[in-house]
Amino acid sequence: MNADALRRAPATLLDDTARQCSVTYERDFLSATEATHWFETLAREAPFVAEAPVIFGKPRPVRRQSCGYGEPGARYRYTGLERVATPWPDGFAPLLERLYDRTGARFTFALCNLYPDGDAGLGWHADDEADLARDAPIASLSLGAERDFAMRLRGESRACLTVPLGPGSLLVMAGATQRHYVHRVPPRVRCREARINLTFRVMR
Ligand SMILES: O=C(O)CCC(=O)C(=O)O
Repeated sequence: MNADALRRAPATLLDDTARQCSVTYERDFLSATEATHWFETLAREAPFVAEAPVIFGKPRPVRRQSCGYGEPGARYRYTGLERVATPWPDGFAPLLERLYDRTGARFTFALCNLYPDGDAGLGWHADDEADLARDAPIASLSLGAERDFAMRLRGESRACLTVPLGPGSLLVMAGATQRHYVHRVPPRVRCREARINLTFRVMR
């Protein structure tokens, strides 16, 4: 393998064979040019709406915004919200093929999150909703500002993994990861730039 291929090779961040969970990370899944292109395109065109997850029966507005992309008719329901897919952005087909080559999954939906700055985060949760195909991989593509991503085993209080997700990076959570682990994006008050993240999912 040459130096470039080595730099691009996915690194294993979590290999929990007993629970059939794994997490890999590829720093340069997109080139810098591609990452800038998709950040600017989505910042301009994505139909973001404010997030207000329903907690104990009440909508709790947060600073993050989100929208859904995907196949016609795809929709995703989570924490009392529903995101109906807008068609994939123009020019996305080659990216979906690359995700297929990398993960073996044909993704049908992507939840797109906008973190306007470091005051916006995402609390501990697992992507284990009924609308998702059980144990299908979830591929998380990051654009814009670098932010930390943390994981912990359900029932434990400390993170077992914290990784900075830079622009163009791809993190893949595979196997039974969503059943045994939770993840979050903690706020980072010193970060003043926006970040966009797409989590590609396979819907039932
Ligand atoms: O923004 C991220 O890196 C994670 C997003 C996420 O966990 C989600 O959309 O469920």
